Amino acid sequence: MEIPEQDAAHMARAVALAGYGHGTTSPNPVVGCVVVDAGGAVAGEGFHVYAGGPHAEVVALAQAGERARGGTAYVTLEPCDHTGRTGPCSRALLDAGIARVVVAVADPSPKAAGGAARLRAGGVAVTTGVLEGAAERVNEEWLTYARLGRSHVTWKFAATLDGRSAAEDGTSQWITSPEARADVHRWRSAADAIVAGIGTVLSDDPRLTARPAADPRLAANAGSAPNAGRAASPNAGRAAGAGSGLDVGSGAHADSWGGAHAGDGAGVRAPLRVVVDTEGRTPPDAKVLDDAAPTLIAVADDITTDLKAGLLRLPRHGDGLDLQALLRELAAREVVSVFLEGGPTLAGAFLQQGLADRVVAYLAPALLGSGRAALGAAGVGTIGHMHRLTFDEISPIGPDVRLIARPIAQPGREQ
Ligand code: AOF
Ligand code: ZN
Repeated sequence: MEIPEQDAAHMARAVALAGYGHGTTSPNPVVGCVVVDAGGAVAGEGFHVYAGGPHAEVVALAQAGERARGGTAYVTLEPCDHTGRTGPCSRALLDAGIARVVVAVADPSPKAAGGAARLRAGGVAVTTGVLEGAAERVNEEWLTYARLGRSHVTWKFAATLDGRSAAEDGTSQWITSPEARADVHRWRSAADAIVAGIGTVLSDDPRLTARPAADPRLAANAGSAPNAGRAASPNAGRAAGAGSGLDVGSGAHADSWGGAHAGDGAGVRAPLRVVVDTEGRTPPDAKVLDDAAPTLIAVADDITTDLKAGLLRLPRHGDGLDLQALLRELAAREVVSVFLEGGPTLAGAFLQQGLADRVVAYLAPALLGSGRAALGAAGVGTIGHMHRLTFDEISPIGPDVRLIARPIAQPGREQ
């Protein structure tokens, strides 16, 4: 399909707008919308900020006002057709007199789908699939959650250039720079849950909390989010809050960072901490059990334990737990996105079970030559079974480099 240049440009802007919602919209999607008047000029822009708040279309329509009549709306996700926390956007678009709606991705959720059909029935011209790939990418966490009924998994590791996360004697602190560690905290705070294995809990006693440092750039960026500071925008106040938590100024990061909880008017929320602890070995005084954030300990359904913690009992799978079942249970608790950290054994199990959706690697310009590998056994016995990935993004972070990659779907792999 030949996409008119203007359609692609306006949808690209809508995708960028959607990205501003990263880290605050869960359990809702990130969505962006641009409304163009009948003469082709941009009349309104909006993005979804938090669940229960106005949808992107409603923000953009409010900004456009009467200029929406006869105009075109570009939306990254098919407009909803249901009354949930807010009214149906299909109705809002019809009432505003929009003549054409351009959609990137169809809404997979049964409760909200049907907006495109409703608009067509109302005489609106609807084009779908414009910039679908980019719109899929920006909303990949929620689309995975909505389509597969499980949480989306980002596996993060930090290692030396030769892929090692600890020295021979087990020491592992400060391989990567403060800048890289600050970046990790942003990812953590944008996630709904932070997951680690019992090996990491026993060896490092991590807190697994999100502690995003005050970023000097934030002051400069405050209010630069597109919804911010526009009197016509019903969620201007909220958006300003969200904007203050996002590095919206530097394009490379705007899409992959979240971390807008602090300062977001919708409320500060600590990500759930999850320990994958098949045999129930978490020490009662582990830091992960402190009251800084809620914690779930995932254990096998056949063990006995008197751990005083929230337990999630799951079927066994090989030497560990059924991680698909874990992600389903987490999705049932509205965990859209999981940030998987530590250690190599658990990461290997996620890969083996086909459940690592995205990999974020921080590589330091350092070499160890021996010591713990970043990744343990991952179900690969021979080179033909290697997990193949593709790079999405390569960025310098301080003296380190951050690589974002995703698995290429391979026939025969467990999904
Ligand atoms: C959003 N923001 O901008 C759009 C959404 O819980 P509700 O009533 O707000 O509805 C959420 C559903 O609406 C969501 O799961 C998605 O299917 C649809 N579209 N949602 O949160 C938006 N356009
Ligand atoms: Zn809607």
